[in-house]
Amino acid sequence: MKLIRRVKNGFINSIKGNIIFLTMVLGVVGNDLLLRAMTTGFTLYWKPIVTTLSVILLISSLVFILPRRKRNGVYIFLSLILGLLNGANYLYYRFYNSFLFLALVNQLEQLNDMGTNVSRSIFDVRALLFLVPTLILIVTIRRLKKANYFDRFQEENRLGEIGNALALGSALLVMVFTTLTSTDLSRLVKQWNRPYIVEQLGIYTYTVSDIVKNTFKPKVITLPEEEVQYVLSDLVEENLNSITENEYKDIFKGKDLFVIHYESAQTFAMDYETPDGPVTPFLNKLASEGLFFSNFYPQHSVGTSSDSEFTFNTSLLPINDGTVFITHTDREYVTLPKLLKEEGYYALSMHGNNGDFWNRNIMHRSLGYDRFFSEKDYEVDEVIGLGLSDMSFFRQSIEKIKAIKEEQQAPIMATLITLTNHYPFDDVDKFEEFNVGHLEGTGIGNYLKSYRYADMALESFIKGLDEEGLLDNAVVVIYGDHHAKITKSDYEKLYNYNEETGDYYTEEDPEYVEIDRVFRKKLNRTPFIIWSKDYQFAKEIDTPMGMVDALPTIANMFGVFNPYQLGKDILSVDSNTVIFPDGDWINDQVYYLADNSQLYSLETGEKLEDEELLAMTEAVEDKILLSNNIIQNNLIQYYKGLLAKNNKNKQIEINSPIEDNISSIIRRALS
Ligand code: GP9
Ligand code: MN
Repeated sequence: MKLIRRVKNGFINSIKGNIIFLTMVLGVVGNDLLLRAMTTGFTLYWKPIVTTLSVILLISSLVFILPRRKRNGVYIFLSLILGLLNGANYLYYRFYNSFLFLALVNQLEQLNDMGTNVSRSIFDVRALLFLVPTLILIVTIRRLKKANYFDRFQEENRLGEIGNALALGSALLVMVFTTLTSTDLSRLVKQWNRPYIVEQLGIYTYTVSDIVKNTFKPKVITLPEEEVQYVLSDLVEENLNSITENEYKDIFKGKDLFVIHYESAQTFAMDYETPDGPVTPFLNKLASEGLFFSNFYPQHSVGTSSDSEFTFNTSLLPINDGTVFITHTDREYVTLPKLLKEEGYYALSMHGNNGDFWNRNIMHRSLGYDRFFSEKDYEVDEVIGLGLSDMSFFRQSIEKIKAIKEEQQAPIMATLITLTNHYPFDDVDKFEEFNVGHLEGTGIGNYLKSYRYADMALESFIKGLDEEGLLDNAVVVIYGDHHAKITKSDYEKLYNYNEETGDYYTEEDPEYVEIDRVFRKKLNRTPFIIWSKDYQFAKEIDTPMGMVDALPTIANMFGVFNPYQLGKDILSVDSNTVIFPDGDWINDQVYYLADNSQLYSLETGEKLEDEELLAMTEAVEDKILLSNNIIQNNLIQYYKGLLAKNNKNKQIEINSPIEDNISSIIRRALS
């Protein structure tokens, strides 16, 4: 009995003696719970709670070095820093459906350049909730001070405290880690399925592992030659074998190519009718006359516009732990401009914004563009939203294109990156009147007004080109670069409006359309159109396709070929799987969400259990790794070097059949 009483008293005393510490711990754990509730929705699960406790205990073992009276400031500091970490992650998640990572630091400049417009709309007062635990902590300390609490506990056994914190923290960590599956561990190491790691282990463990990974990441891994040969010759061989003679082969050989990187253009809006008619009548006209790929998905990561530019030009996926345009400019890429230049083309790109934005000044050169026209080459005579208006940009671009055509006397590839139709779409007063009915004054209503403007600007460009005779031997390719960050509640306004009552349907109504996660993924589709004045294709292709498939499809029509492409010529296949850099994938029946490892029916949005389809996920992850590997380790250059070496050796010694095979593949690929 005495013993129990002593243990009980000891326990109560230690709680009494550590009120500040416990308040801080509770706040930190609470913030992690709140963050998951407000983001992934995966809240009351024991693993992240226990892991958070263990991380905070391990950190506290350092605080216990200090005498107790000096610890309060450190607790407040810790609580504040971790509160800010949660708040920042909450804001980031609202836009990117993922969590912050260290490599983003390289991108801070881009966020600044985006101006106050965007940062204002990124802020959400709910982020301040994460500072509440710090306030509670400060109030608790003050009250206890008044009650002379800190004078009562003078004695402390610091070594004992450090030992206890270390022992308990490590024990809890080991306990969680023994329950992790091999998939969990591999995701923790790869780090690109960030929502999954946060769900499973909490925000703090994720942050620590991200910092560790970034700190110890070697810049370029030296891979064994055989491995590079093996992996890349597989890819090259697969690509060579996939070449099929379809009716589109070489039809555009030698024609000028105008690529329009169409900012924030989503496919759903092409079908939407406002009281003033369709939002994109001109785009719809091009779609109905040309080849219209209606199930086209961008495959960007956090580099949004720049990632889409990268993938369109290379047929590789963007890296998923940073922005390839910023950190991997010096790698060798096989690109559409480079391939066309081998056929005598001149390649240029044009954009009305500052040329350093997304590091385009540097990266467009790496992608093979001979010339990049940016803001400094334009007269900024009309500003809407982020900068030079699309109308003015297109008008001035036609002049420049005409001059280049005359100067070069060669076929050209010109990529034009639009700017006006960009989040937050709040400069609507500058557009012509466009009645969006019940959506007036909403975010999505403003988006439709802005898209209407972009459509008119596009029309002025195509007509302007035609007037100059620049369309007579030319092809226009349009791709929407990514979705427009439309919120769920705005989609509700679009899909659940009751025309008759002027009210919104609720979940109880049979007409109610549920905007679930899969539906929203489908809404992220953007238009991809190949159009030429000389051809009446009038064809819709609904095979699912991604940005990686754009290059192979276009290249086949222009008579060029990229041996290192990850995509397919979509006009040569009946089915396809689109892989996203975060591990999600989609085919014509299902959508796989990597953050919860769940398959959904594309049609109904219902969860599906299908082991065979789930097994696809491994192949998908391999593809993502391969793409990252090619970029990070400069494998194309490495492989070409090996081939050259191989070819040289061939003249003096007899090679093994395998080497022979590889070099013949490479020779074919390079020829
Ligand atoms: C900026 C523009 C916008 O020049 O391309 O980039 P985004 O925010 O769409 O990635
Ligand atoms: Mn963009």
